[in-house]
Amino acid sequence: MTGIGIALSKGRILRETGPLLARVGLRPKEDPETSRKLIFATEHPGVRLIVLRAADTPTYVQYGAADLGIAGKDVLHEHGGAGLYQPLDLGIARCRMMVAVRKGFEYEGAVRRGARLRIATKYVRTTREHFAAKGVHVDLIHLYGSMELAPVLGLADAIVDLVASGRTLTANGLVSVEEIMPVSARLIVNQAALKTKRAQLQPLIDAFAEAALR
Ligand code: PRT
Ligand code: MG
Repeated sequence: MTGIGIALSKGRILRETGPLLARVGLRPKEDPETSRKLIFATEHPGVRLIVLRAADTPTYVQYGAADLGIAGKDVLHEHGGAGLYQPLDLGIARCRMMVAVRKGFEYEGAVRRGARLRIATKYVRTTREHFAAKGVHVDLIHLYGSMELAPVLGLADAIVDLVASGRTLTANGLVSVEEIMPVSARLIVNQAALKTKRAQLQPLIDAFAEAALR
């Protein structure tokens, strides 16, 4: 396909990117939140939006199926970043990646005793690295969503998940006990495309930088 493709995900990223896209002159011609389409023309004739699962965004950009993308630091860290430039923190879709446990579970004590912890998460790579760096032995349980259930039902001692307001944890009787990293959405660029299509891509990257500052 000719032109420029920008990969982004429905939900939080798309909602919070809306105002940015408007400032950059890339408003979609239809509302991606309600349409069943996956590719959207924008008011810029050479640029289309590609709507994906959040965790797939870095992969599409890595292989050049999209030239640009907007992805959370959480999924970028999990992906590893191969083939990607990450020129810009857009400062949107902010949250924190946290370790959380059932209220009353003695996390610090368990870590000090050197207990082996069962951790449920969809962020397997990030979680493994975090606990390896602390020298804590963990058994990872890979889930695809609703991590909050795992400690409640005894599947795990702790979870690693994103926390924004904290309401989801509270509603499930959980508390956060450790921050792994702050998370926000980044602009990502296919490294090869930045060389072959620089004349088209650089002005867009500059426009995103300008719009993100406001
Ligand atoms: O559909 P899919 O499974 O792919 O993703 P999703 O529905 O979990 O999230 P989506 O697509 O709406 O957006 C995912 C991206 O948004 C993430 O990759 C983050 O970079 C960013 N983001 C920012 C968040 C949150 N904040 C967030 N709070 N993604 C998810 N959450 C979830 C969190 O997992 C938990 O279930 O919201 C809940 C906690 O929110 P609070 O406010 O109750 O603390
Ligand atoms: Mg979703």
